[in-house]
Amino acid sequence: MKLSPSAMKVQEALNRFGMDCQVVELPQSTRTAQEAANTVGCELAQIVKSLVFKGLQSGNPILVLTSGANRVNENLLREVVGEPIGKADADFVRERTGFAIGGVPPVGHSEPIRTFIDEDLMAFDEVWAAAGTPNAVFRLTTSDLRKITEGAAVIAVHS
Ligand code: 5CA
Repeated sequence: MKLSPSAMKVQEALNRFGMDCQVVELPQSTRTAQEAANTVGCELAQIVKSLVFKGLQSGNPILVLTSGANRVNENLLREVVGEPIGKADADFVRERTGFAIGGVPPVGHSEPIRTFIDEDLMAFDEVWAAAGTPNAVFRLTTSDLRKITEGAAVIAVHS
C-alpha cells in the first residue's frame, strides 16, 4: 500500500535508523491516543503521544513523548527544561515539526527537537506511535524508541 507523503517521511526516517518497523495507514482514525488504542487494539498507556511545548524564552520546541494514559505536569517539565514553557499552538507545531497535530511522530521532524520520554512508557516492551498523519501509526519496541530519539532523557513528567 502506498503511504501518503507525511507517512512516507516517517517511514524514511525509521529506515535511516535501520529500523525494520512498518508505518501503517489505516481506514480508521488514530488522531487521538484513545482512537489509536482502539484502532490497533492495545492499551491506551501503550500509545506514544507526541506533545509539543514551547520554550517561552528561547522560542524552541520541546517534544514530550508521553504515555497515552498520562497528562504532562507542566511544572515538572519546566524544571527539567530550565525555562518557562507554554503549550504550542497548531501553527507552531506544524512549523517546527513539519507535521499537523494528531499525526506528530517521534522522529522525522523538519529540525532536531529536544525530546523527553515519559518513564511510564518504559514499562512496555512494545508501544505504538503516530506516523505523520491522523491515520498512520507504527509499532516499535521501547528500546528502539530510545534509539530513534537519540539520547532523549527518560523522565517523570506526569502528576
Ligand atoms: N495520533 C495520536 C497518537 S498515535 C496523537 O497524535 N495523539 S497526541 O495525543 O499526540 O496528539 C493530540 C494532542 O495534540 C493532544 O493531546 C493535545 O495535546 C494536542 N492538541 C490537540 N488539539 C490541539 C490544539 N488545537 N492546539 C494545540 N494542541 C492541540
